Amino acid sequence: MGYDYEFEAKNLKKNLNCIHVGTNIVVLPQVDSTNNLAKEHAKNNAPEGLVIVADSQTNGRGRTGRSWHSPPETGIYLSILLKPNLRPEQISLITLVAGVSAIATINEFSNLRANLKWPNDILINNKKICGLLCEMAGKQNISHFVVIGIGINVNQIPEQLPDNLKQTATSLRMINGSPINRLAVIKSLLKNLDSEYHLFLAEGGHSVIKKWALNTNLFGQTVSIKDGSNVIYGKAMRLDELGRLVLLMDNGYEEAFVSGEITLK
Ligand code: BT5
Repeated sequence: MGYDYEFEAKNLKKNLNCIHVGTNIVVLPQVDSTNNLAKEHAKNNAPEGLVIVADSQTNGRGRTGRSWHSPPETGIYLSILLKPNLRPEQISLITLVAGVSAIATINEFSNLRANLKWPNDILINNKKICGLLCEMAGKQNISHFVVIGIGINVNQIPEQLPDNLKQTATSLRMINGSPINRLAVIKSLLKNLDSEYHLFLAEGGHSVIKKWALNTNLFGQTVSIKDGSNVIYGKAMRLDELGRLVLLMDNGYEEAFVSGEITLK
């Protein structure tokens, strides 16, 4: 594939026609983490809509100290800075906005349908193709900014995956059998994010919660959820109005979870 000349900010901006996303686009060959850089810009008062794209990351991050494998020339690693006026407990809704936008893009380019796994994974054939990392900062219980980080495996071939991901990860190329232009995928992703975010600001979380539910096979299944050292079992019922996962427990009560690792039983 190669780091082609098309993978540049000016090409990304062409015909983007977004309202919120892409006010400023920075494309770099390498960065430690696009989320770190976006957060630095945010602290220096960068405007909403800033997008940081990198061809590779030296310290790509997942949740709770985990890492995101980010080799050059194959994947998409990007972060978007948003400044919605949200209470901290509403932040999960932004992860849902990112999830429904990313899955729409992945389905546009994939020969097989993708599936959302709460809270922040996208899978095809039960293998992870995309991870989301939403981080916020704010004062006085108001979120001042949110950075949405998105990693998508686009053109990796099986031999390029590290041993620890060989059984659990996939890429669009591995699904389709042919390479895909990353620029086209990024453009689709930014457009989808822009319109989903616009809808969210105008109408609140109802529409994104509905779309999320249409793109998951989670509901009705018995799952375990690991939250720190606690493991709890229950039947996944729905997402509530804050994007929390509602489980029906054995005792007949429902409980809503903000975060955690789920495993299907
Ligand atoms: C995530 O965390 O899935 C969030 C990943 C977000 C990455 C983006 S890239 C742009 C932006 N800048 C950053 O620094 N991060 C964001 P989590 O649910 O904690 O999953 C992490 C786990 O996924 C790891 O422990 C591995 O098991 C697995 N993993 C790591 N790299 C992978 C990859 N490239 N493909 C599939 N699985 C991967």
